[in-house]
Amino acid sequence: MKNTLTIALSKGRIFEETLPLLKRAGIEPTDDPNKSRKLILSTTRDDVKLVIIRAADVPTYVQYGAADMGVAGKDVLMEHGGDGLYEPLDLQIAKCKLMVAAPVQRSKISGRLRVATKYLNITRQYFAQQGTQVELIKLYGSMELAPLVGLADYIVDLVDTGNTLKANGLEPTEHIADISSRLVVNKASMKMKHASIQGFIEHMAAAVANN
Ligand code: PRT
Ligand code: MG
Repeated sequence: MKNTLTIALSKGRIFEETLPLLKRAGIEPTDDPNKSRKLILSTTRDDVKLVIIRAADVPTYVQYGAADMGVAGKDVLMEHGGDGLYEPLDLQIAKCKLMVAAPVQRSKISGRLRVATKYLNITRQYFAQQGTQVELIKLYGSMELAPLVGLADYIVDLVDTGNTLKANGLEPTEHIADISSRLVVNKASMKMKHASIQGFIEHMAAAVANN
């Protein structure tokens, strides 16, 4: 019997942009996650299943082997730390930049800088490397609001077109990292299911090259 492969994906842009790559690798979901409430999707290959989870949960599912593989943004992987994961392929999708941003019109900051973000680990590390003491404020979304209401002086967030920053009177001040989505593989799965995973990675690499 063939090994079953489980691939973890999040809804939204990662799903939309991974789908064409999977298709070129001969894998198409037989349910539409935007219509179906199913969290496990079967595909046109009876040995491949997709599990649909929150973007930030993908590394955790793959780390513990609940999924053999997954697709996650580099931002999410940096924040997670990458324990138990291989990262064999840059899928070159869902590209953006992780940046520090602040109000265009900012007054002198007295005392410790306050930085709002959902990326606590990345932000702590980044400012520590800069030798800057900051107070971190953990948010789960809409970081752009924090400076507008006096919750923080700076934010650390993803920027694509820059329109969201602009619309809120913010501007990028520092570049932390270029972001794209990566294929990640559970380390034990890589050993146990080596042939099928290696085959899948090769198909995906070819699809990326033609994307
Ligand atoms: O939305 P949800 O809370 O369920 O989870 P999520 O926000 O983690 O998922 P999703 O699907 O929004 O993002 C998944 C991944 O897509 C991220 O982890 C990134 O790796 C990648 N990605 C690429 C982006 C963007 N581009 C992006 N522009 N993720 C988010 N944004 C947001 C950004 O946070 C900001 O609010 O878009 C806004 C900025 O866009 P511009 O074009 O106005 O600059
Ligand atoms: Mg989002």
